[in-house]
Amino acid sequence: MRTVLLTGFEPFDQDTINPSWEAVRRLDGTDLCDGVRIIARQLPCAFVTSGTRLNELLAEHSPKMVIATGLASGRSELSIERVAINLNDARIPDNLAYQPIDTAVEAGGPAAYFSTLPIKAMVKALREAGIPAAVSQTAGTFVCNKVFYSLQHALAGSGVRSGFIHVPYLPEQVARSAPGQPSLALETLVEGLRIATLSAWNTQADIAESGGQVS
Ligand code: PCA
Repeated sequence: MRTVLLTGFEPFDQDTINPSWEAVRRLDGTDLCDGVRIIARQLPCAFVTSGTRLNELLAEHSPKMVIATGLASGRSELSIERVAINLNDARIPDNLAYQPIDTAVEAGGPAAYFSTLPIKAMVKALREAGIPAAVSQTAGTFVCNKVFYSLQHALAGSGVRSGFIHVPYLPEQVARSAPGQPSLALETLVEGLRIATLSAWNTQADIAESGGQVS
């Protein structure tokens, strides 16, 4: 049995739930396809301990593919992230009250890593299933970007593909504390992450499909 590792984050910034964890935990222990099992684990929303936990999970499960997920407030689609940058610049403190400003994720590391997942194929598969999705050119500069960078750094050259997906709020979060913000239902997130993961697993070389930004 081969393993695909999915991670989601604990709540942060005074929230009581994090849709990334709510979604991936529902896929924990399920079969992605024949001979491939999904393992879903939670990461702390903290710069230092998220990296430690991620490394423990990689060592413990020896996954054949890894997709980390997190919440991006204000987004209306599943955001398939393209690039992780070697920069921490926290607008708010993390869950351990640490607020790095303009520090490196990995001192001496490359400026950035690209996702090694077939991001365009994943977007296409999601849209064909009626789930809103887009390639995103930035995972921000908070803990999600840090985990994305650390993940790509840890697996660089290993042949194990990995990347990051940001998800929108859940409707209940919007109703409670984020009026007017976009959201997606939990079932849509769960199904979307399953489809995106399956598409990544089944697609070795990404498709060429337009979708860049002119800004
Ligand atoms: N979103 C934050 C950190 C944890 C999460 O779910 C981010 O985008 O950095």
